Amino acid sequence: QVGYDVHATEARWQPVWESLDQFRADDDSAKEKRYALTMFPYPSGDLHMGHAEVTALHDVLARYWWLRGYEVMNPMGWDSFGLPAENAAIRNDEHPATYTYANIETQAASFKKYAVSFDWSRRLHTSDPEYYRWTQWLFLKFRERGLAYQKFSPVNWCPNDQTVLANEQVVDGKCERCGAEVTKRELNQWYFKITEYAQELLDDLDVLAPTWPDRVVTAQRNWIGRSEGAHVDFEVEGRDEPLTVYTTRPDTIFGTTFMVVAVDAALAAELVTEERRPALEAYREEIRAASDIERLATDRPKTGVDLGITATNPVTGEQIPVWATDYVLADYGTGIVMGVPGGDQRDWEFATKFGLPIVRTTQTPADWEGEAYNGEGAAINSPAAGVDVGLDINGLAVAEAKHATIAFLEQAGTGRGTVNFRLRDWLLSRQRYWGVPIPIIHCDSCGEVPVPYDQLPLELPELKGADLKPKGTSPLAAATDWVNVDCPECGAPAKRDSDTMDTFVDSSWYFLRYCSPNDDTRAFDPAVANAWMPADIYVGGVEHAVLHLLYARFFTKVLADMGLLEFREPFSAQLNQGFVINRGKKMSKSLGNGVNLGEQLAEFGVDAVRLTLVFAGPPEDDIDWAEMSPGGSLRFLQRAWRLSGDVTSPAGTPFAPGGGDLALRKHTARTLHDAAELVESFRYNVMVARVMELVNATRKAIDSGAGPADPAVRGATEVVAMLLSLVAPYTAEEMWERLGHQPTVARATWPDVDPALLVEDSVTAVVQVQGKVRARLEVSPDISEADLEAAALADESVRRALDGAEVRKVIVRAPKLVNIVV
Ligand code: ANZ
Ligand code: ZN
Repeated sequence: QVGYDVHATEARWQPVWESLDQFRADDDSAKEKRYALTMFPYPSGDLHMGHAEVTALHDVLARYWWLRGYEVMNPMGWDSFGLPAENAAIRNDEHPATYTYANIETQAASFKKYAVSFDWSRRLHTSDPEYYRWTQWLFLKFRERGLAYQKFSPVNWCPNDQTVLANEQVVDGKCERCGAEVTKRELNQWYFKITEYAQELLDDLDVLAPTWPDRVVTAQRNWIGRSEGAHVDFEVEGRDEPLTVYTTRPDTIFGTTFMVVAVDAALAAELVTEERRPALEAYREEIRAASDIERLATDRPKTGVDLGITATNPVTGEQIPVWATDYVLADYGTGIVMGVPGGDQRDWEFATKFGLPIVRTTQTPADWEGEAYNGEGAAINSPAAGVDVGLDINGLAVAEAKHATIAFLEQAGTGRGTVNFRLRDWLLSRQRYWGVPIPIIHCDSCGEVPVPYDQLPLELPELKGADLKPKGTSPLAAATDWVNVDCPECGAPAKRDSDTMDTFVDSSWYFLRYCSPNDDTRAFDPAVANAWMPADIYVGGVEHAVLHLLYARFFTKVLADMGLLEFREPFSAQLNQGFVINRGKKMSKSLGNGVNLGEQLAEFGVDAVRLTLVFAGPPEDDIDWAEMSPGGSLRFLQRAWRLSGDVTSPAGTPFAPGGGDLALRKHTARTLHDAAELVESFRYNVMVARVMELVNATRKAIDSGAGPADPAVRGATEVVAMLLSLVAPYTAEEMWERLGHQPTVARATWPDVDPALLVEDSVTAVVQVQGKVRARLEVSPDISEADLEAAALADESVRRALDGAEVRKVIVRAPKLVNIVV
């Protein structure tokens, strides 16, 4: 027989596996639990190569855990609210649910064919009212704790999608989705107060660092962006309140030659003199909307307007001008900055452009040729020679100089040491339809009134097609029957909040819902969640390094504070897969280099595609499909399968061959032993390589060694089938059946390895004469001390080194070392 029919095999096993329901996780199992989590997909179209890769990698560990005797929960669901469905609905004049649920069915069928070991009984969709009921419940609970609040603020606005965008959805000043130029708008928006958890979110990264990818930990640290500095007050004549700046370098106070306020902060309009107001207004008109990253860029041309007032430097008493600019952000720190051109490159550019003085306050290195310098160095000009202001930090290093300045400011009451975070509160309002309705009613006399808990879920009204076209307000605002409601408190006519939630809210707790997906009395059962969580592995894309993972961590901490969870971090370990690319480039429509998963599966079959993706290299690396050989993978699988047909010894208990060829038994034992280590350290590609070697050794034993009836051949083939089940479940199941075993190999029990079979055939013993290495001997690992000593003394090079001298002492540490003293 040359091989098995790939597609017939797939068609045969799928229903068998389904009826065996072999991957259903039992909450009450007495076995140790493992939670294998992979990022759930967004239902746009069918599965693609990226999904194929991430689930193939993910499945290795999940299936391995079953074999090792754990109770494994490996759930799957859909992140099914969001813009693509809404845009499709507008295009096709239908309801977003039509697109959403049709795609979910397509993807679910593909996942089943792809044979991922998911527990389908836990399937969830975030757009189901049974799910979003609890998303609304969580929102109200957060609000009760003061962690969800509304405020007016300038927000990024996409004029094309007619919706608010989070900062990270603005790329180079353009909407990440549609490419339109992003503008700013003042809107009353809902926020989650994630900043209240900033310090804990930062601190716990230390706990995660050993088991999370470095790049994720670093990205989160930077995103949270803790900095230590000071608030410093600058008085303005005729104004009660001082101008308070946030600075990380209070030690540069002597080099502060101006102040700059964010042009879009209310403060700018408040400070400006009547004479300068027209200039400020003209400037505000003229500056185009830019992302925060662009605004902060040092190489962006500096613009600004003199507000016509001065402020007093609290240390030197000097009067310095106050300007407005766009390189200061309104919502970071205090929205106003002390301009130190000697220490900050943006300030340097600004001072140069507008002819403001530059005073260096940190000694630059001898070879310094740059402009602003903010590295280490002794303080200078602080104060200038001959000036006495009661503070002298000249000569101090940056840290001490900061310290001394803060102490001085605190003493004088003009400043305070402080910690600042770059992390902003999470803006969650979206002016779109296909999302979770915010369960709040706005009443003229009662204010914000929560929808009563017993009225949840607050379901979306039925809108479709043209009703969903962006109009600048949420489509829900136009659904008058839905939006007009009696106030639950006073009964007066009131209006529902017409925004929906950012879909990141939905995905911040889905891993908890998997624990009790059908509970209709609560979001999740705390006892069950505490038993499964935290997830032992979370596999997914590095594009979620910051937002999704940070939000999920935040939700977990709040729920722990609510007394519902006994852990404060949701994901113990994490694995980020690389991208599947083609011909060296990211797959894209415009390059026409997309690889269609369906076509690959039709040509090579599920197992060969999965094997190719797992074998390609370390999971974190990108996979260039053009360099892969799914055909080669298929040939290997057929070769492995042929072993199972050649075995002629009778089938007994699996993995109990009872003797036979020792070399093959040793090879099998070693492969099994190493495979465990390799899988547990995510080196799946190396594990596959080891299985390939075992297949070759087994083939050799059949054809020109022990022969097909040797029990060791059976043992080796059974181990090949079991290990292959982690990657190529159909081939493995076929092999298992041909070897005379009942389905399924996926639930076989990983055999214990006989330690005697792991003993290596020889080890290297080092022989030293007078402390110098003179020989290396290959000896048996269980050689006796006497034998090793004799072998050492008989060695030719040792004898030459001894040169007839009298041996005074021989120290033997079998089997590794012999030390001869003369
Ligand atoms: C004076 C100074 C001197 C500064 C110097 C830096 C170097 P991080 O580390 O990111 O927190 N800053 C403060 N608020 C700002 C805002 N709203 N928009 C733009 N820039 C702002 O950065 C804090 C530093 O960024 C602060 O320290 C301030 O400039 C600036 F040699 O103050 B510094
Ligand atoms: Zn009311």
